[in-house]
Amino acid sequence: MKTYLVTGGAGFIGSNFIHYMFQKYENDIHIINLDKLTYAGNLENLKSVENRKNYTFVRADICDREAVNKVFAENEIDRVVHFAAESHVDRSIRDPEIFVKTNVLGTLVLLNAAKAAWELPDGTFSEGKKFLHVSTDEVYGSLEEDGGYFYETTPYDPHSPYSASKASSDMLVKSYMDTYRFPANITNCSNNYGPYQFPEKLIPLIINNALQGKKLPVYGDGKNVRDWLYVEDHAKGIDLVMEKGRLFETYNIGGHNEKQNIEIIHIILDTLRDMLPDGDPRKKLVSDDLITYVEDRKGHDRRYAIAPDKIKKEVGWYPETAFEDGIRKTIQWFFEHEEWMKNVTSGNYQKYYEEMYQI
Ligand code: NAD
Ligand code: TDX
Repeated sequence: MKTYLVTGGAGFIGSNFIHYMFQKYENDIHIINLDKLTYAGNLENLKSVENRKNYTFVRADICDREAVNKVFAENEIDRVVHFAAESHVDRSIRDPEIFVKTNVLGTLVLLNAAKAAWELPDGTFSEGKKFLHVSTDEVYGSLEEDGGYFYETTPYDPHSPYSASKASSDMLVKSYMDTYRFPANITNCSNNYGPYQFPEKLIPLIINNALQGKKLPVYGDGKNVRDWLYVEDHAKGIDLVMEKGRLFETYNIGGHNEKQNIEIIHIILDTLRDMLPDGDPRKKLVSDDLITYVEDRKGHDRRYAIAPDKIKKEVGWYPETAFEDGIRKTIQWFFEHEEWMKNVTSGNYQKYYEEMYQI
Protein backbone atom coordinates (compact mmCIF):
# COMPACT_ATOMS: atom_id res chain seq x y z
CA MET A 1 0.00 0.00 0.00
CA LYS A 2 1.43 3.36 -1.05
CA THR A 3 1.20 6.35 1.26
CA TYR A 4 0.61 9.73 -0.38
CA LEU A 5 1.25 13.03 1.33
CA VAL A 6 -1.07 15.49 -0.39
CA THR A 7 -0.48 19.13 0.57
CA GLY A 8 -3.32 21.62 0.09
CA GLY A 9 -5.84 18.78 -0.19
CA ALA A 10 -8.66 20.90 1.25
CA GLY A 11 -8.48 23.35 -1.66
CA PHE A 12 -10.11 23.16 -5.06
CA ILE A 13 -7.81 20.88 -7.07
CA GLY A 14 -6.43 19.03 -4.04
CA SER A 15 -9.88 17.91 -2.88
CA ASN A 16 -10.87 16.85 -6.41
CA PHE A 17 -7.61 14.90 -6.62
CA ILE A 18 -8.29 13.11 -3.32
CA HIS A 19 -11.80 12.13 -4.47
CA TYR A 20 -10.41 10.90 -7.78
CA MET A 21 -7.71 8.82 -6.10
CA PHE A 22 -10.11 7.12 -3.67
CA GLN A 23 -12.51 6.35 -6.52
CA LYS A 24 -9.68 4.82 -8.51
CA TYR A 25 -7.58 3.05 -5.86
CA GLU A 26 -10.18 2.60 -3.07
CA ASN A 27 -8.39 0.93 -0.15
CA ASP A 28 -5.10 0.34 -1.92
CA ILE A 29 -3.63 3.71 -0.95
CA HIS A 30 -3.33 5.81 2.20
CA ILE A 31 -3.68 9.57 1.80
CA ILE A 32 -2.42 12.05 4.36
CA ASN A 33 -3.79 15.50 3.62
CA LEU A 34 -1.67 18.29 5.11
CA ASP A 35 -3.41 21.65 4.88
CA LYS A 36 -3.26 24.91 6.82
CA LEU A 37 -6.93 25.66 6.06
CA THR A 38 -6.49 29.21 4.84
CA TYR A 39 -9.55 31.05 3.48
CA ALA A 40 -9.27 28.72 0.44
CA GLY A 41 -9.14 25.43 2.36
CA ASN A 42 -12.46 23.88 3.24
CA LEU A 43 -12.93 20.54 4.99
CA GLU A 44 -16.51 20.45 3.73
CA ASN A 45 -14.94 19.49 0.39
CA LEU A 46 -13.82 16.20 1.94
CA LYS A 47 -16.82 15.23 4.08
CA SER A 48 -17.45 12.01 2.16
CA VAL A 49 -13.91 10.70 2.75
CA GLU A 50 -13.16 11.95 6.26
CA ASN A 51 -14.16 8.70 7.99
CA ARG A 52 -12.16 6.42 5.74
CA LYS A 53 -9.53 4.37 7.56
CA ASN A 54 -7.03 5.14 4.80
CA TYR A 55 -7.42 8.94 5.03
CA THR A 56 -5.73 11.21 7.57
CA PHE A 57 -6.01 14.97 7.91
CA VAL A 58 -3.20 17.01 9.44
CA ARG A 59 -3.73 20.71 9.96
CA ALA A 60 -0.34 22.35 9.46
CA ASP A 61 1.48 25.07 7.58
CA ILE A 62 3.94 23.79 4.96
CA CYS A 63 6.33 26.50 6.19
CA ASP A 64 6.37 24.87 9.65
CA ARG A 65 9.47 22.69 9.40
CA GLU A 66 8.82 20.78 12.64
CA ALA A 67 5.25 19.90 11.71
CA VAL A 68 6.26 18.75 8.23
CA ASN A 69 9.23 16.72 9.51
CA LYS A 70 6.93 15.08 12.07
CA VAL A 71 4.64 13.80 9.31
CA PHE A 72 7.64 12.25 7.54
CA ALA A 73 8.99 10.81 10.81
CA GLU A 74 5.67 9.20 11.75
CA ASN A 75 4.78 7.83 8.31
CA GLU A 76 6.56 5.99 5.54
CA ILE A 77 5.66 8.48 2.80
CA ASP A 78 6.05 7.11 -0.74
CA ARG A 79 4.72 10.02 -2.75
CA VAL A 80 4.25 13.72 -2.23
CA VAL A 81 1.70 15.57 -4.35
CA HIS A 82 2.28 19.23 -3.60
CA PHE A 83 -0.74 21.47 -4.25
CA ALA A 84 -0.56 23.80 -1.23
CA ALA A 85 -0.15 27.37 -2.40
CA GLU A 86 -1.62 30.80 -2.43
CA SER A 87 -3.30 30.59 -5.81
CA HIS A 88 -5.18 33.77 -6.70
CA VAL A 89 -3.44 36.29 -8.97
CA ASP A 90 -5.47 39.32 -7.79
CA ARG A 91 -4.60 38.62 -4.16
CA SER A 92 -0.92 38.38 -5.11
CA ILE A 93 -1.07 41.84 -6.66
CA ARG A 94 -2.49 43.26 -3.43
CA ASP A 95 -0.30 41.32 -0.98
CA PRO A 96 2.68 39.50 -2.52
CA GLU A 97 4.49 38.51 0.68
CA ILE A 98 2.37 35.54 1.71
CA PHE A 99 2.82 34.18 -1.83
CA VAL A 100 6.58 34.10 -1.40
CA LYS A 101 6.31 32.59 2.06
CA THR A 102 3.92 29.78 1.19
CA ASN A 103 4.79 29.10 -2.43
CA VAL A 104 8.58 29.46 -2.22
CA LEU A 105 9.63 28.83 1.40
CA GLY A 106 6.88 26.26 1.94
CA THR A 107 8.07 24.30 -1.09
CA LEU A 108 11.64 24.43 0.20
CA VAL A 109 10.57 23.06 3.59
CA LEU A 110 8.76 20.16 1.89
CA LEU A 111 11.69 19.42 -0.42
CA ASN A 112 14.07 19.28 2.54
CA ALA A 113 11.77 17.05 4.57
CA ALA A 114 11.28 14.61 1.68
CA LYS A 115 14.99 14.64 0.85
CA ALA A 116 15.96 13.91 4.45
CA ALA A 117 13.42 11.07 4.68
CA TRP A 118 14.24 9.46 1.32
CA GLU A 119 18.01 9.93 0.90
CA LEU A 120 20.19 6.85 1.41
CA PRO A 121 23.70 6.98 2.96
CA ASP A 122 25.30 6.88 -0.52
CA GLY A 123 23.34 9.95 -1.65
CA THR A 124 20.91 8.05 -3.88
CA PHE A 125 17.20 7.83 -3.10
CA SER A 126 15.00 4.92 -2.03
CA GLU A 127 13.25 3.13 -4.93
CA GLY A 128 9.74 4.20 -5.82
CA LYS A 129 9.72 7.56 -4.04
CA LYS A 130 8.48 10.58 -5.94
CA PHE A 131 7.68 14.24 -5.30
CA LEU A 132 5.21 15.74 -7.75
CA HIS A 133 5.20 19.52 -7.76
CA VAL A 134 1.92 20.94 -9.09
CA SER A 135 2.52 24.15 -10.97
CA THR A 136 0.91 26.42 -13.51
CA ASP A 137 1.23 27.53 -17.12
CA GLU A 138 1.44 31.13 -15.86
CA VAL A 139 5.18 30.69 -15.25
CA TYR A 140 5.68 30.88 -19.03
CA GLY A 141 4.25 34.39 -19.23
CA SER A 142 1.87 35.58 -21.92
CA LEU A 143 1.39 34.54 -25.56
CA GLU A 144 0.46 36.67 -28.55
CA GLU A 145 -3.20 36.47 -29.52
CA ASP A 146 -2.46 35.10 -32.94
CA GLY A 147 -0.22 32.15 -32.29
CA GLY A 148 2.14 29.95 -30.36
CA TYR A 149 1.85 27.55 -27.45
CA PHE A 150 3.62 26.88 -24.18
CA TYR A 151 5.96 23.90 -24.42
CA GLU A 152 8.04 22.40 -21.61
CA THR A 153 11.01 24.15 -23.22
CA THR A 154 9.41 27.62 -23.28
CA PRO A 155 11.55 30.00 -21.19
CA TYR A 156 10.03 31.17 -17.91
CA ASP A 157 8.70 34.73 -18.01
CA PRO A 158 6.33 35.23 -15.06
CA HIS A 159 4.57 38.58 -14.68
CA SER A 160 2.46 38.53 -11.51
CA PRO A 161 3.76 38.03 -7.97
CA TYR A 162 1.76 34.77 -7.99
CA SER A 163 3.39 33.41 -11.14
CA ALA A 164 6.81 34.67 -10.01
CA SER A 165 6.41 32.75 -6.75
CA LYS A 166 5.32 29.60 -8.60
CA ALA A 167 8.23 30.00 -11.05
CA SER A 168 10.61 30.30 -8.07
CA SER A 169 9.18 27.14 -6.51
CA ASP A 170 9.57 25.29 -9.84
CA MET A 171 13.19 26.44 -10.01
CA LEU A 172 13.83 25.10 -6.51
CA VAL A 173 12.39 21.72 -7.48
CA LYS A 174 14.50 21.76 -10.66
CA SER A 175 17.59 22.59 -8.62
CA TYR A 176 16.95 19.63 -6.28
CA MET A 177 16.57 17.31 -9.27
CA ASP A 178 19.77 18.64 -10.88
CA THR A 179 21.89 18.87 -7.74
CA TYR A 180 20.80 15.85 -5.72
CA ARG A 181 19.01 13.76 -8.41
CA PHE A 182 16.02 14.17 -6.11
CA PRO A 183 13.17 12.03 -7.54
CA ALA A 184 10.58 14.51 -8.76
CA ASN A 185 8.33 15.67 -11.57
CA ILE A 186 6.87 19.09 -12.24
CA THR A 187 3.50 19.54 -13.93
CA ASN A 188 2.47 22.91 -15.38
CA CYS A 189 -1.27 23.01 -15.91
CA SER A 190 -3.64 25.48 -17.52
CA ASN A 191 -6.76 27.02 -15.90
CA ASN A 192 -8.95 24.49 -14.10
CA TYR A 193 -12.68 24.62 -13.46
CA GLY A 194 -15.15 22.29 -11.75
CA PRO A 195 -16.72 21.41 -8.39
CA TYR A 196 -15.36 22.98 -5.17
CA GLN A 197 -13.68 25.92 -6.92
CA PHE A 198 -13.56 28.96 -4.69
CA PRO A 199 -15.76 31.76 -6.09
CA GLU A 200 -12.96 34.30 -6.37
CA LYS A 201 -11.96 32.61 -9.65
CA LEU A 202 -13.71 33.57 -12.89
CA ILE A 203 -16.04 30.62 -13.55
CA PRO A 204 -17.57 30.05 -10.08
CA LEU A 205 -17.72 33.81 -9.52
CA ILE A 206 -19.77 34.31 -12.69
CA ILE A 207 -22.08 31.36 -11.91
CA ASN A 208 -22.67 32.59 -8.36
CA ASN A 209 -23.24 36.23 -9.31
CA ALA A 210 -25.49 35.45 -12.29
CA LEU A 211 -27.78 33.27 -10.15
CA GLN A 212 -28.22 36.19 -7.75
CA GLY A 213 -28.62 38.87 -10.44
CA LYS A 214 -25.34 40.48 -9.34
CA LYS A 215 -23.01 42.31 -11.74
CA LEU A 216 -20.48 40.21 -13.68
CA PRO A 217 -17.08 41.95 -13.55
CA VAL A 218 -15.06 41.68 -16.77
CA TYR A 219 -11.48 42.91 -16.62
CA GLY A 220 -10.30 45.14 -19.48
CA ASP A 221 -11.80 44.29 -22.87
CA GLY A 222 -12.75 40.73 -21.87
CA LYS A 223 -10.65 39.29 -24.69
CA ASN A 224 -7.90 37.70 -22.60
CA VAL A 225 -7.64 34.02 -23.44
CA ARG A 226 -7.31 31.10 -21.03
CA ASP A 227 -7.04 27.37 -21.84
CA TRP A 228 -9.69 25.70 -19.64
CA LEU A 229 -9.40 22.17 -18.28
CA TYR A 230 -11.99 20.21 -16.28
CA VAL A 231 -10.41 19.55 -12.88
CA GLU A 232 -10.89 15.76 -12.98
CA ASP A 233 -8.80 15.65 -16.15
CA HIS A 234 -6.05 17.45 -14.25
CA ALA A 235 -6.30 14.87 -11.43
CA LYS A 236 -5.97 12.07 -14.00
CA GLY A 237 -2.92 13.75 -15.51
CA ILE A 238 -1.21 14.04 -12.13
CA ASP A 239 -1.86 10.38 -11.35
CA LEU A 240 -0.51 9.31 -14.76
CA VAL A 241 2.64 11.41 -14.40
CA MET A 242 3.12 9.97 -10.91
CA GLU A 243 2.82 6.43 -12.28
CA LYS A 244 4.43 6.67 -15.69
CA GLY A 245 6.26 9.98 -15.96
CA ARG A 246 10.01 9.82 -16.33
CA LEU A 247 11.83 11.13 -13.25
CA PHE A 248 13.26 14.67 -13.47
CA GLU A 249 10.87 15.65 -16.28
CA THR A 250 8.36 18.47 -16.59
CA TYR A 251 4.95 17.82 -18.18
CA ASN A 252 2.53 20.47 -19.42
CA ILE A 253 -1.13 19.65 -18.84
CA GLY A 254 -3.74 21.53 -20.85
CA GLY A 255 -7.01 21.21 -22.60
CA HIS A 256 -6.59 22.68 -26.12
CA ASN A 257 -9.64 24.62 -25.09
CA GLU A 258 -8.85 28.30 -25.54
CA LYS A 259 -11.59 30.79 -24.87
CA GLN A 260 -11.82 34.53 -24.32
CA ASN A 261 -13.18 35.51 -20.91
CA ILE A 262 -16.20 37.17 -22.48
CA GLU A 263 -16.99 33.95 -24.41
CA ILE A 264 -16.84 32.01 -21.13
CA ILE A 265 -19.30 34.44 -19.56
CA HIS A 266 -21.75 34.12 -22.46
CA ILE A 267 -21.50 30.31 -22.38
CA ILE A 268 -22.25 30.33 -18.64
CA LEU A 269 -25.23 32.66 -19.08
CA ASP A 270 -26.65 30.56 -21.96
CA THR A 271 -26.12 27.30 -20.07
CA LEU A 272 -27.75 28.66 -16.91
CA ARG A 273 -30.79 29.79 -18.92
CA ASP A 274 -30.96 26.39 -20.54
CA MET A 275 -30.56 24.37 -17.32
CA LEU A 276 -32.79 26.34 -14.95
CA PRO A 277 -36.36 25.05 -15.10
CA ASP A 278 -39.14 27.45 -16.16
CA GLY A 279 -40.67 28.99 -13.09
CA ASP A 280 -37.38 28.99 -11.13
CA PRO A 281 -37.13 32.60 -9.86
CA ARG A 282 -33.39 32.65 -10.63
CA LYS A 283 -34.06 32.27 -14.35
CA LYS A 284 -35.32 35.85 -14.56
CA LEU A 285 -32.17 37.16 -12.85
CA VAL A 286 -29.76 35.61 -15.36
CA SER A 287 -29.22 38.39 -17.90
CA ASP A 288 -26.55 39.66 -20.30
CA ASP A 289 -27.20 43.12 -18.84
CA LEU A 290 -25.27 42.04 -15.72
CA ILE A 291 -21.99 42.09 -17.71
CA THR A 292 -19.95 45.01 -16.34
CA TYR A 293 -16.57 46.02 -17.75
CA VAL A 294 -14.24 47.04 -14.91
CA GLU A 295 -10.65 48.26 -14.64
CA ASP A 296 -8.17 45.77 -16.06
CA ARG A 297 -6.02 43.55 -13.83
CA LYS A 298 -2.52 45.06 -13.49
CA GLY A 299 -0.03 43.24 -15.73
CA HIS A 300 -2.88 41.12 -17.11
CA ASP A 301 -1.47 38.27 -19.22
CA ARG A 302 -3.15 38.23 -22.63
CA ARG A 303 -3.22 34.59 -23.60
CA TYR A 304 -2.28 31.18 -22.17
CA ALA A 305 -2.30 28.02 -24.28
CA ILE A 306 -0.68 24.68 -23.53
CA ALA A 307 0.74 22.21 -26.04
CA PRO A 308 0.11 18.86 -24.29
CA ASP A 309 2.07 16.79 -26.87
CA LYS A 310 4.65 15.45 -24.41
CA ILE A 311 2.21 14.19 -21.76
CA LYS A 312 0.10 12.60 -24.48
CA LYS A 313 3.04 10.85 -26.09
CA GLU A 314 4.80 9.71 -22.92
CA VAL A 315 2.02 8.79 -20.51
CA GLY A 316 -1.07 8.65 -22.74
CA TRP A 317 -2.96 11.58 -21.16
CA TYR A 318 -5.47 13.66 -23.07
CA PRO A 319 -8.28 15.96 -21.94
CA GLU A 320 -11.38 13.75 -21.85
CA THR A 321 -14.04 16.28 -20.90
CA ALA A 322 -15.35 18.62 -23.61
CA PHE A 323 -15.91 22.14 -22.30
CA GLU A 324 -19.66 21.99 -23.05
CA ASP A 325 -19.98 18.88 -20.83
CA GLY A 326 -17.61 20.12 -18.13
CA ILE A 327 -19.40 23.43 -17.71
CA ARG A 328 -22.79 21.68 -17.44
CA LYS A 329 -21.41 19.30 -14.80
CA THR A 330 -19.93 22.25 -12.92
CA ILE A 331 -23.17 24.25 -13.01
CA GLN A 332 -25.16 21.19 -11.92
CA TRP A 333 -22.76 20.76 -9.00
CA PHE A 334 -23.26 24.39 -7.95
CA PHE A 335 -27.06 23.93 -8.21
CA GLU A 336 -26.77 20.98 -5.81
CA HIS A 337 -24.39 22.74 -3.40
CA GLU A 338 -26.02 26.07 -2.63
CA GLU A 339 -25.20 25.63 1.06
CA TRP A 340 -21.50 25.16 0.23
CA MET A 341 -21.52 28.39 -1.74
CA LYS A 342 -23.29 30.26 1.06
CA ASN A 343 -20.72 29.06 3.57
CA VAL A 344 -17.67 30.03 1.55
CA THR A 345 -19.05 33.41 0.49
CA SER A 346 -19.70 34.51 4.05
CA GLY A 347 -17.24 36.16 6.43
CA ASN A 348 -13.74 36.96 5.28
CA TYR A 349 -14.32 36.22 1.65
CA GLN A 350 -17.20 38.68 1.51
CA LYS A 351 -15.01 41.43 2.97
CA TYR A 352 -12.27 40.76 0.43
CA TYR A 353 -14.79 40.75 -2.38
CA GLU A 354 -16.18 44.17 -1.42
CA GLU A 355 -12.70 45.72 -1.16
CA MET A 356 -11.67 44.25 -4.48
CA TYR A 357 -14.55 45.23 -6.71
CA GLN A 358 -16.43 48.10 -5.06
CA ILE A 359 -19.47 47.28 -7.22
P1 NAD B 1 -6.72 26.71 -3.75
O1 NAD B 1 -6.39 28.12 -3.41
O2 NAD B 1 -8.15 26.34 -4.03
O3 NAD B 1 -6.24 25.75 -2.57
C1 NAD B 1 -5.00 25.90 -1.93
C2 NAD B 1 -4.99 24.99 -0.70
O4 NAD B 1 -3.69 25.13 -0.09
C3 NAD B 1 -6.02 25.37 0.35
O5 NAD B 1 -6.63 24.22 0.88
C4 NAD B 1 -5.20 26.08 1.43
O6 NAD B 1 -5.75 25.96 2.74
C5 NAD B 1 -3.86 25.36 1.31
N1 NAD B 1 -2.74 26.17 1.79
C6 NAD B 1 -2.47 27.46 1.46
N2 NAD B 1 -1.37 27.87 2.12
C7 NAD B 1 -0.93 26.81 2.84
C8 NAD B 1 0.17 26.60 3.72
N3 NAD B 1 1.04 27.59 3.99
N4 NAD B 1 0.33 25.39 4.29
C9 NAD B 1 -0.56 24.39 4.05
N5 NAD B 1 -1.63 24.53 3.25
C10 NAD B 1 -1.81 25.73 2.65
O7 NAD B 1 -5.78 26.35 -4.98
P2 NAD B 1 -6.06 25.42 -6.24
O8 NAD B 1 -6.73 26.21 -7.29
O9 NAD B 1 -6.64 24.14 -5.78
O10 NAD B 1 -4.56 25.17 -6.73
C11 NAD B 1 -3.79 24.10 -6.20
C12 NAD B 1 -2.41 24.11 -6.84
O11 NAD B 1 -2.53 23.97 -8.23
C13 NAD B 1 -1.62 25.39 -6.60
O12 NAD B 1 -0.28 25.04 -6.38
C14 NAD B 1 -1.78 26.17 -7.89
O13 NAD B 1 -0.68 26.99 -8.10
C15 NAD B 1 -1.85 25.05 -8.90
N6 NAD B 1 -2.61 25.33 -10.13
C16 NAD B 1 -3.89 25.82 -10.06
C17 NAD B 1 -4.61 26.03 -11.23
C18 NAD B 1 -6.03 26.53 -11.22
O14 NAD B 1 -6.60 26.79 -12.28
N7 NAD B 1 -6.67 26.67 -10.07
C19 NAD B 1 -4.01 25.74 -12.48
C20 NAD B 1 -2.70 25.25 -12.50
C21 NAD B 1 -2.02 25.04 -11.32
O1 TDX C 1 -13.78 38.87 -11.78
C1 TDX C 1 -13.01 38.49 -12.67
N1 TDX C 1 -13.09 39.04 -13.93
C2 TDX C 1 -12.26 38.71 -14.96
O2 TDX C 1 -12.38 39.23 -16.07
C3 TDX C 1 -11.99 37.49 -12.44
C4 TDX C 1 -11.84 36.85 -11.09
C5 TDX C 1 -11.16 37.15 -13.48
N2 TDX C 1 -11.27 37.75 -14.70
C6 TDX C 1 -10.35 37.34 -15.78
C7 TDX C 1 -8.88 37.37 -15.43
C8 TDX C 1 -8.32 36.24 -16.25
O3 TDX C 1 -8.03 36.71 -17.57
O4 TDX C 1 -10.65 35.97 -16.06
C9 TDX C 1 -9.45 35.23 -16.34
C10 TDX C 1 -9.34 34.09 -15.35
O5 TDX C 1 -9.07 34.66 -14.09
P1 TDX C 1 -8.83 33.76 -12.78
O6 TDX C 1 -10.00 32.85 -12.61
O7 TDX C 1 -8.45 34.67 -11.67
O8 TDX C 1 -7.62 32.84 -13.24
P2 TDX C 1 -6.13 33.18 -13.74
O9 TDX C 1 -5.69 34.51 -13.30
O10 TDX C 1 -6.06 32.88 -15.20
O11 TDX C 1 -5.30 32.09 -12.89
C11 TDX C 1 -5.81 30.74 -12.71
O12 TDX C 1 -5.24 29.83 -13.60
C12 TDX C 1 -3.91 29.44 -13.38
C13 TDX C 1 -5.62 30.27 -11.27
O13 TDX C 1 -6.18 31.21 -10.38
C14 TDX C 1 -4.19 30.01 -10.96
O14 TDX C 1 -4.05 29.47 -9.65
C15 TDX C 1 -3.65 29.03 -11.95
O15 TDX C 1 -2.28 28.85 -11.75
